Amino acid sequence: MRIDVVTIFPEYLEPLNVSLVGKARARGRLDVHVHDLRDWTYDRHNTVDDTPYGGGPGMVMKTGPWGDALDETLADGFEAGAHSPVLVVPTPSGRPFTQELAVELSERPWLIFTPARYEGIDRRVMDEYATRMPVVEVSIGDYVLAGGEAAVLVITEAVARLLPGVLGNAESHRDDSFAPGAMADLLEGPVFTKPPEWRGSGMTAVSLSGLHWMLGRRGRDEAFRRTAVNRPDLIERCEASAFDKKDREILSILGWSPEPGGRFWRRPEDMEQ
Ligand code: JDH
Repeated sequence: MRIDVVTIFPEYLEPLNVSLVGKARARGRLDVHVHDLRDWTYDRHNTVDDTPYGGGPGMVMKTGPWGDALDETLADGFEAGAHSPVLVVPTPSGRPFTQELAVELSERPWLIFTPARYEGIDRRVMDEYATRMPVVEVSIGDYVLAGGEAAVLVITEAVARLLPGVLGNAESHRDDSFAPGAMADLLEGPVFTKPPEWRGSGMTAVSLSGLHWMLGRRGRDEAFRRTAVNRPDLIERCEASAFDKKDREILSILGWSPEPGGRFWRRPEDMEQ
């Protein structure tokens, strides 16, 4: 897979040289090119932003540098034999980044990221490239970042570990939670390693034997409780038939009720009395 990143902070992408993504590059599974957007500015101050039409706070990134940078990046890639690019645009108003989207992106041969700063990029840039190639606007979560670079790191790591030959067999991702299509799994249980005794807290015979935590009823109950508390959305998207008697008991204690339709719901917090 080829990845291009155009940014005003190329040094922000240094972590792409490290760990899993760095290894994928060293092994030739990933070909990463980071470009400085300011290489496509031609004024004395290397200007990339300007005031927004219609007023409002902040600055907007100009069409000129982005258009020139993307044209040259595309030409370079095609010349090197890359094909079928997808433009991946981090933005607070994008499609939520999920494991499903990570899988989709991992199946493409060429991703071009455009992490912006300020209030984002003049809309005409993405509209124009969308006439030539898929453009995916993506948000990595419901919080406000100062720019798109951290999102590029997140998306690249999630995608890179899905590429053939990046993870060893031992760390295969077949059983990833949140895998698309899978029934909403329970969140994983805790993990342990040596020594068997630490600050007065020891391992049980079951966990020492290497049997999975989730095989025991107590482990499952704890995982289930944790899922209901931290990720009610995972419970809500389950068919009621996914829950056994003990699961229902736990849901009931936590304030969930069965619906006639079968699924469970929980009264919203602001309706609690
Ligand atoms: C890319 C610039 C900063 C901050 C306007 C939006 C109120 C616009 N999950 C994610 N959060 N943030 C980003 C992200 C942020 C970015 C850029 C990605 C480029 N910024 C910026 C605030 C606004 N703001 C939120 N509303 C509630 C108005 C840009 C991101 C991703 N991926």
